Amino acid sequence: MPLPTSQVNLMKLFRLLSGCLLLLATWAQGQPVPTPAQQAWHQQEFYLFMHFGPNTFTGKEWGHGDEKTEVFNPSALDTDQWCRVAKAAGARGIIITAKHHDGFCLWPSAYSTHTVRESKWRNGQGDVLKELSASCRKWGLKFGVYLSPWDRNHPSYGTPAYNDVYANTLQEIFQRYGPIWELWWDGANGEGPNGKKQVYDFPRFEKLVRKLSPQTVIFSDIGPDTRWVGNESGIAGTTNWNTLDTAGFKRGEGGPPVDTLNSGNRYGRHWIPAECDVSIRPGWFYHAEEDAKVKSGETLFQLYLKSVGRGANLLLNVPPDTRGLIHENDSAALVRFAQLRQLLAPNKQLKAKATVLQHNVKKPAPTLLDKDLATAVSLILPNLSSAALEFESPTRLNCVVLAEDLRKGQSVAGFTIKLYDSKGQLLRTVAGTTIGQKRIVSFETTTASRLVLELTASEQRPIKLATLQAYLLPEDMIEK
Ligand code: FUL
Repeated sequence: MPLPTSQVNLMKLFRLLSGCLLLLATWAQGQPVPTPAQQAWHQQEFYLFMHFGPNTFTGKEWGHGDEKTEVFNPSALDTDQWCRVAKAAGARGIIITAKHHDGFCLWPSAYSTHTVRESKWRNGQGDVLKELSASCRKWGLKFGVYLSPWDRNHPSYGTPAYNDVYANTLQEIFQRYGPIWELWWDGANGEGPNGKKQVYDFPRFEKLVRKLSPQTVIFSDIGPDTRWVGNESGIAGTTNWNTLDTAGFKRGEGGPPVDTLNSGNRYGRHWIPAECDVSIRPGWFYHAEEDAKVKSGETLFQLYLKSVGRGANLLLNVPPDTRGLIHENDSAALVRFAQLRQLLAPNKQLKAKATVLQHNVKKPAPTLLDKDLATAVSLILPNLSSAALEFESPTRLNCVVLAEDLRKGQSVAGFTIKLYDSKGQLLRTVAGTTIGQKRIVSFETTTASRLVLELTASEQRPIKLATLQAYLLPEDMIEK
């Protein structure tokens, strides 16, 4: 029976008021939100890490810093080949170890005597950073730099003078090879050649980078812009908040417990999303004896489900070999990985009508099916908030992709996916916690007529549900 107009108007007014109150509460709490640079970073999803330097030639993982510069001598280095492989893999950028812990600089730095300039490679005239930054520009890839603070070669390491050296080096790299998209600060911190450990002046380095390049995203164990995920196996928590509390923790000095890094803090004060770093091989550097141990495309797809599919970014290490090329086995695995990700391409989406239900009113929500995260629908708990996919006929599915528009913060803390047959009989229930940038949920193949996503817990701000899509993966591709 229709309600009298006065009552309908009153309800509308009440809804409007509660919406305003919610917004006010959110504003008062100062919820963390991503900066524009972080928003852009979230879109990058997957990019390559490249560990390259003397270790490539000596077989070590951590050089001692006393390696002769002659050992660095790639026979056929070609950064265009690196970029071609990255492009074929669908990666969005490359982060290179400009300097690893052994202190060897892949560019002719004015602040070191342990560089490509002192090597025999191209008679000391070569510059890996120059070539790679130019190739990345040419191929439309982001260019990022890993610059190890720990330096086992530099004579000033362990003294305040080293902080000047490190700051000068940063400046040199940004000015010569920028724009630099992501700067990677490794947490490893041991002794230098004089047996001393360094006390790093990170606040100074951070200030300098902000001044030189405000758009650069800085990674370290605890941010400021992106955090370590707490393991080197490429796996984010099934609960993954983009927010973290960093008070009381110093960068590189044993940050929060790894479990916290893995799942973030629900009420964390800072927006510091997780990045999953993992190597395609057992080691970070190339070793010929690991040529047969390259992760398969299938294994990489599983890692994708557990990193990008849990709202984090995937930083996959693919180390150039002694020729200075990406090895054939690695590029073959990357091509297979790219093919497998096509299983989740827009044209593989199962046909369905999308709707949302709020205050018992059902509305069409076709934008849940598109790629655009900015066309999200707003839902507010505690009223029953759900979205649904209605299939034209019974449909086999085993994978659901969800996403939130994060520009105003992350909201969903609990969801349940329910699958029904044409008679309304419940066939399967799958529960989860956070959604974030992307959440890929896979389960045993089920033939359903209707899928309902119930949002069961959220932060006190409107949920901006951007994506609800269903797919059918080959059985052996669902998350293991
Ligand atoms: C670690 C380093 O010690 C490894 O050599 C590698 O660079 C990895 C990405 O980070 O902390």
